[in-house]
Amino acid sequence: MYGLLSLLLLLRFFAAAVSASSTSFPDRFTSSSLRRHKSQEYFELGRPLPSDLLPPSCYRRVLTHSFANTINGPPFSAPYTPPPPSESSVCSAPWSHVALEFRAKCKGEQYDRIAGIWLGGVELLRTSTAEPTEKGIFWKVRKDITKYSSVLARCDLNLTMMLENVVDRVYTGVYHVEVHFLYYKANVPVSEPRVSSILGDQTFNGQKLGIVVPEEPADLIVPISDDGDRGFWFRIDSESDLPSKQIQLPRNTRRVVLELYVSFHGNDEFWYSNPPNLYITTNNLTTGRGNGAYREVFVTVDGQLVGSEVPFPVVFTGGINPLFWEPVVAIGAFNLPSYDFELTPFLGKLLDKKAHSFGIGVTDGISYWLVNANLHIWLDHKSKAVKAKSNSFPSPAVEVKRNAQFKKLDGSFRIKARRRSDFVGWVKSSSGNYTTTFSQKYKFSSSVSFGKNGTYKLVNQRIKAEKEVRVVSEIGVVVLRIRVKGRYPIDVITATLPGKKKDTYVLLTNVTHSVKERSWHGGYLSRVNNIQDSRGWMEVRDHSVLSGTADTQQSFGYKDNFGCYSRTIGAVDGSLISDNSSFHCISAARF
Ligand SMILES: *[C@@H]1O[C@H](CO)[C@@H](O)[C@H](O)[C@H]1NC(C)=O
Ligand SMILES: *[C@@H]1O[C@H](CO)[C@@H](O)[C@H](O)[C@H]1NC(C)=O
Ligand SMILES: *[C@@H]1O[C@H](CO)[C@@H](O)[C@H](O)[C@H]1NC(C)=O
Ligand SMILES: *[C@@H]1O[C@H](CO)[C@@H](O)[C@H](O)[C@H]1NC(C)=O
Ligand SMILES: *[C@@H]1O[C@H](CO)[C@@H](O)[C@H](O)[C@H]1NC(C)=O
Ligand SMILES: CC(=O)N[C@H]1CO[C@H](CO)[C@@H](O)[C@@H]1O
Repeated sequence: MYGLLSLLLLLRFFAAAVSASSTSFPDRFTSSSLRRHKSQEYFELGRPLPSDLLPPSCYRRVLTHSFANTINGPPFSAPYTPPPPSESSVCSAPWSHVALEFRAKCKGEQYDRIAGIWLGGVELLRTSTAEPTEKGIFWKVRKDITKYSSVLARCDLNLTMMLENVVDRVYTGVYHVEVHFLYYKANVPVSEPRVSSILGDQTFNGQKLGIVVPEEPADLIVPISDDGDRGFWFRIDSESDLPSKQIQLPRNTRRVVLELYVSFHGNDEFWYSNPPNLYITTNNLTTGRGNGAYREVFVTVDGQLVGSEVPFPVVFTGGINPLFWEPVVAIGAFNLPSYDFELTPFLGKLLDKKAHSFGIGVTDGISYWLVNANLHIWLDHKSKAVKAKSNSFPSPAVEVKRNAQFKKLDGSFRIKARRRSDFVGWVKSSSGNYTTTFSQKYKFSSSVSFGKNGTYKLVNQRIKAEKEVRVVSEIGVVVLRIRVKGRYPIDVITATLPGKKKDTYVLLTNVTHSVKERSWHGGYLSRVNNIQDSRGWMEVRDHSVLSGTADTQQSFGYKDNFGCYSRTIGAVDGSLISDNSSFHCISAARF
């Protein structure tokens, strides 16, 4: 293996000799040809679920399947039944919490794959797989799915999982998956952002925990999804693809929230690093990774924009440098974020006994995006119909400024974008007349630059976003205020050098990525600070990593009114070299 210093010298001496075909673009690779000595567990850093601290009342395996050559096939479905009331009193509904546990193992050579799990078309989890090794790998993901209780209580639905995998002589990895649901009957010590009242304190293992009652899950969840032949997600290949679904809301709907799931693939897998098309055509490059580095996923109702999001740039385990993501995967890779849009202000337009069109699109999107949404609906149980009115609002404009400067293969591309929207409407139900305001604003800035005759690429992206839901009673009292403020920066460096062996090249790669978020739910504040920093290099032939080194440092911190959690890890060349975690607030990561 080369030393890093001699590589840097190589960079200086040989950059000029690298051909145009090696213009630096992040890509996806497999690294299974590298020898790993033992079967290993992979994981994503995150906070343990509050319910993890208690034994579940009831544990059920709801799906078992091996995903081999599943490409172009239908998804895998299994009938789901909730725990019957007779089986055991601790198992049956009503439960206080439900968690999904996804377990997977795989061995051989394989790319990372995207997967979705739906119950009756309602998405519960979007996840991606880790890339296996010859010795085999395994991992597990836990997610609180209490908010999907209304579908979890039904017995007429299928649980469906889609994982499009390719198995042939080269790609041998079959993903063996099990999905379990864990039902909790006891009042779980929770500190979740979704809370409506705080009941008191409890101690667990010497740790002081608040007991909070989670906000009631929605009465009804309606999927905004495809018909399910190829999974319930819609596939978007261009900006003109605007999949939609007609939905008629019950007339006694008092609140509605749209939850959006999204992932990006193919030529948009690294959308945050794509240069404009003019750079690609002027330089006669063959890459399809163009359209610039700005994407916005938006939601429409009857063609009107009701919310949008610049998605968090999740890096899958084969992305940029696969050595970075073993055994700790990139932020969000095992549990992709979903995005909530409060649509209650629009009820005045939606409760007219007619079906309305709910659509999803991607600004500047190229092939391909997988999107779908869940419509969470809360009903007024004491009336057949509520009264509602939406204020009229101008369609919120997005302001995008682009600046491109380049000469041959070198240059820089800057984008600045901002959007602000405020939607207001009142709903009069049996509990009173409440006015809901949903405000969203974000600032986006991106810089993509190429140097050293196109062989050196630097990407800096900053997203600053804020969302607020305010509910005010008729006498002007704020009865609910939910606010989330976040910063999501990512920096990527890739530098290409010629390899020593035939048909090989060397990629120097650095990635820094973080989530800094603060959420307020009334007087309840929680903070997340998650920073991942990876550096290294790899020698590549085609899409296979032949050798290389990688160093990933990550620190995850969580803090709320009740306590703290922090974990700091270091991983070098596929092995965990340090791992410290704590529930003490003193050692929690910096905020
Ligand atoms: C830059 O790369 C192009 C395309 O490979 C090559 O033709 C050209 O000679 C290189 N320029 C320099 C200064 O090395
Ligand atoms: C569940 O899946 C099976 C097998 O794919 C299918 O025959 C059945 O119609 C599905 N049931 C529902 C309720 O979708
Ligand atoms: C791109 O191709 C065109 C037509 O073949 C040629 O005229 C032009 O010089 C090429 N540009 C570069 C930068 O190689
Ligand atoms: C509900 O409250 C809003 C704002 O205070 C008011 O404009 C509206 O007339 C009220 N609706 C009813 C039916 O009382
Ligand atoms: C990656 O980061 C390291 C440490 O900060 C730095 O020495 C190196 O030059 C960076 N690599 C590239 C290609 O810029
Ligand atoms: C501060 C601290 O607890 N450091 C520990 C982190 O973990 C490594 C090994 O996992 C220990 O050696 C350190 O003492």
